[in-house]
Amino acid sequence: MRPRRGVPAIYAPAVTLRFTTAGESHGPGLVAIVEGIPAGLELDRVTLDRDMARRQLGHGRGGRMKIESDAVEIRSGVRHGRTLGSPIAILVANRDYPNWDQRMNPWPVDEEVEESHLPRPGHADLAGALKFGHSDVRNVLERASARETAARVAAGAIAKGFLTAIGVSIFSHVIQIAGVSVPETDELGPEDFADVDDSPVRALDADASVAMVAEIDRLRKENESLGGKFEVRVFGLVPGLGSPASWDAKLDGRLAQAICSIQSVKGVSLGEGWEVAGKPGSEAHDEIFWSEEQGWFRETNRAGGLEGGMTNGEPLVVQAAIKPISTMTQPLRSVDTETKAPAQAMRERTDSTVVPAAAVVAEAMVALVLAGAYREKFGGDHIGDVLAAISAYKERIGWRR
Ligand code: EPS
Repeated sequence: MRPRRGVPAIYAPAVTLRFTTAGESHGPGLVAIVEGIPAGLELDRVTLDRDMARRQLGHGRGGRMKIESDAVEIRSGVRHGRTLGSPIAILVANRDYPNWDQRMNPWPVDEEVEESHLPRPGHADLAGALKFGHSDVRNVLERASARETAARVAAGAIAKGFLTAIGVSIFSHVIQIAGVSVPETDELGPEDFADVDDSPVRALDADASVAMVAEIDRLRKENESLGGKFEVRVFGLVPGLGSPASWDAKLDGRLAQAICSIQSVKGVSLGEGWEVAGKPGSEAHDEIFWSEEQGWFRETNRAGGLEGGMTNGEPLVVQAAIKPISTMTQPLRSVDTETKAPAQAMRERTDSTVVPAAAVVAEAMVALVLAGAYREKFGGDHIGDVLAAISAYKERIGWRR
């Protein structure tokens, strides 16, 4: 069909940020490709690797973290520490791979490799094996494993580099592990997170941190795994990121998808989402004020910085609940997929809890969503263009923060 006059046959895509990951948990390594970062952005290798190391922290991790020492290997898109505006390809090696060279080799091997037929309740094993027609559930679990999150953190570290350059900072902390919660806190600012990684469970309250470690040790001895909750907070956002115009442009929905896609996450709350459900309207919203000195402001932040599918300029607050890890040292009841006989689920090396690490992964996912929202709204091929566009926007709306 001939295009109508004046309507181009090919539409140029809007500036956007895309990323994907590839890699199996015990394969040769993980890959991330990030596309849409502007040129001229300075990246710091130490900062990128620090995030990789932060994801490996946390009391309750298993033996794998003693083998791995995750580091970002940039393969394209960066030259002499600055982005080129081209896709950024990142490799994260699996140091464990030599131990799996026969079992996970991309090519046929001489050795007889034993199949696994004992799906774990709670993991992707059974549904994935049925869906893809695999007799060996390892063909599913290798990709479903949370090892994949190392690639997300690598991609997120690039997005964080972009956000840092435009004055946005992202933090996370653990608020609950199994039955132990941190006490209710008042408004937290960026300065409150300075020492969060010093806590073995990444909790801000010292007493809760001690109690969480004790709870992990207690339940680990009972062959239990533990879930919990974490929170991500973001400071320095402009109002108007995202859009109320269409369902898939709404930033709250995009954040919820990004967080729910993290392995083991079962619930997401934006701001005081769960609490306000039980409150009257007069206690559920954030009244609007304006002063010469501050411009637009709120005295509360129950909305967690999100109204109508957009940022409102207040700090973004996202909480998530994650279930206990589904690989159990005392396996649950299952069925052998070959014989259909009752059996115990497979035993694999595992962690007791990954809540502290999941919070770091969530920082990365939130960073990628927000960096994408900034790219859509402000465009620009060079980081200088982006800064100029943000500054012009702040001027137009009278934003004083
Ligand atoms: C993980 C690597 C994995 C697990 C964990 C996360 O290593 P392995 O399976 O070799 O012990 O420690 O995986 C899971 C939580 C999961 O559900 O599969 C990592 O790098 O984070």
